[in-house]
Amino acid sequence: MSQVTDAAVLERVAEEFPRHRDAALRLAGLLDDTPPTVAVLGKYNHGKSSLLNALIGEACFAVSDKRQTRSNQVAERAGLRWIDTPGLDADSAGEDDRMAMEAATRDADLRLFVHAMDQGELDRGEAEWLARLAQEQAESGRAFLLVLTRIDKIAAGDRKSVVEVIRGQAPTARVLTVSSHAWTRGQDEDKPALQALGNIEALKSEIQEAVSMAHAERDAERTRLAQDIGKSVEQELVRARFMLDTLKASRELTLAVLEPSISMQLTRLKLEMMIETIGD
Ligand SMILES: Nc1nc2c(ncn2[C@@H]2O[C@H](COP(=O)(O)OP(=O)(O)O)[C@@H](O)[C@H]2O)c(=O)[nH]1
Ligand SMILES: [Mg+2]
Repeated sequence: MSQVTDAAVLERVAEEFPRHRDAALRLAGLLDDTPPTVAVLGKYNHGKSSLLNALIGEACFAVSDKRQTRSNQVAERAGLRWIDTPGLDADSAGEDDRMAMEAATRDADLRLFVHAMDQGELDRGEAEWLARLAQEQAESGRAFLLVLTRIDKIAAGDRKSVVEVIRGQAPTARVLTVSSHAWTRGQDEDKPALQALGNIEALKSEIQEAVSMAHAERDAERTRLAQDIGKSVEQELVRARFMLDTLKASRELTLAVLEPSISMQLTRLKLEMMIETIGD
């Protein structure tokens, strides 16, 4: 079976065959040996950048209540590549936001879908994204985690019920609750209970576990995608060749039908011209 393993060819495939665009771009990304990649996805202002900073242990990504950027930010730390996305904003619902999140989703080995607990349940857009990630995980083995942030903003007695509601909305997702603020403060002030609420250590081990399998999963995905794309492109070519043959055949048929009538017309024209000349 033919396989596609050349970046330039894959870019052509992505352009010429929109149906295979995602798979071709994903495979093109898999050809480079980039470090295992973790991306944060989710809505704007849900604590994504803060979470990455807590995980990295450095104020690497801009944190703000206002939108900072519409493009993805990338940093390499501790042997991993981290992608921060601007996040989807219901108000501006920009195409840029969606494209940025699509790219991060495609490039990452592990996707952290972030939702701020104080925002209550997931909205429809978030639930749709999670369903998509769950499907991709089932198909390709690429993992995702649902990270519920800002747990410190929920009263202790309400935390369990909020988590239960959200679990019900994303039944197959692995869910972790965290607080970047509680974690950072717990560390700065040496308060173990705050650090425990922050739960960033647990998230770090989940990430390590997921990325330790990234190389094996990339290999498997590379082989599968290369075969799938190769097969589909071959099928498209067979179809295109068939169309071309059909067109050629129909053109020949048209000529075969038209030729006698055209030559009859020509003969008549010649005769008419002769008659006219004779008449002169
Ligand atoms: N109370 C609390 N606030 C947080 C926490 N994480 C982030 N925030 C705040 O939430 C707002 C948005 O954070 P940011 O990380 O920029 O969100 P992003 O737009 O999703 O990247 C900022 O005001 C942060 O200070 C947290 O764990 N607890
Ligand atoms: Mg941010």
